[in-house]
Amino acid sequence: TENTIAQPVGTTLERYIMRKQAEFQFATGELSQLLRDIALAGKIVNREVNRAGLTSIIGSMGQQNVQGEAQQRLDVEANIRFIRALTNGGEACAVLSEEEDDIIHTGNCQGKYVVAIDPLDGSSNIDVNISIGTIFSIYRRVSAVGQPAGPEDFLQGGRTQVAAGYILYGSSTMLVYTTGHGVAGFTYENSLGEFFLSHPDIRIPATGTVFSCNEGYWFDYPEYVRSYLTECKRQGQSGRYVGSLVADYHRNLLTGGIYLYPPTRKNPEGKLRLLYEGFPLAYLIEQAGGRAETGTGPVLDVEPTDFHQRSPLFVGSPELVARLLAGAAEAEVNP
Ligand code: P6P
Repeated sequence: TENTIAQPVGTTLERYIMRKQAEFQFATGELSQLLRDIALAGKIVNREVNRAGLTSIIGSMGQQNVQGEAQQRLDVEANIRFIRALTNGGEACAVLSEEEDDIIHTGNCQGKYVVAIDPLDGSSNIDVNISIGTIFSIYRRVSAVGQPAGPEDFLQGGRTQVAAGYILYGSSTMLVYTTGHGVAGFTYENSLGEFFLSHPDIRIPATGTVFSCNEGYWFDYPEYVRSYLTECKRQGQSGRYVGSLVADYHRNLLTGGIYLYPPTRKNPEGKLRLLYEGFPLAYLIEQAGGRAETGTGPVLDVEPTDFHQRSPLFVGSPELVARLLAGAAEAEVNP
């Protein structure tokens, strides 16, 4: 963030993007427009999320939501909204979504970018009114402009992302993203329909006293994970696990802490998806001074081969991730 011009808290997302674009004189505005399109879809999904209970009541009575459309599950609805916003925005030539097996071609063959997205992660939390989130990852395409995108556009590797972030639909709705020059957070004001800069330069604390992990899988976990968690408890650290990735990740980003989703018997590669969970969250945490590891190396160095491949994820404060990995290295030497 050394070369960025500090912008005042309270500036709008729109003004922030414009100033950032001006700062990078080669920016031609497509990425700026793409970020606007994502923010727009986020506003629409925010409204749906906030009315989820209501629309499902209306839906269950009239089998239709307030737009007169068939009542959709919210994650299906969010998927439609993001793909529609990215298609109408014109900058993304294709989208890879958690909700779709294959690439969605938007028809914008002149578009220079592709977007991998989890439109609404943790949707099982919606019906019990727990915070949920959208996670997105943006690449500059490598296939020829004018042609439809190909798998190679999405399998370039985590370190080629040009932007990544998430929208957290929580007690307030926040958009947090990076374009490779630090991490900024915007808080949504419903009454104005605007995102306002609330966290100009997010840096994760070097250490922390929070661990986020589903201990129900305790007996599946590698020994080094169990010994790390046992040490956390010996130190009286706090276990905080919402069971909604974006909520757990965001809290740890601000307070310090570590989120762990290790391999389990059910998911030997880990449960979380690499292209639209691991990579964007790893890129963002490194931009915020944190670390994201798989247990055998940085998440961003994983070679992607499949759109929906999974990966273990240990992400958060650098000193906590380092302590976990020291245990892994120790276990390697003295199995
Ligand atoms: P578990 C939600 O289904 C999700 O993808 C993440 O949001 C969350 O952190 C994780 O899975 C919870 O998984 O196995 O602990 O229920």
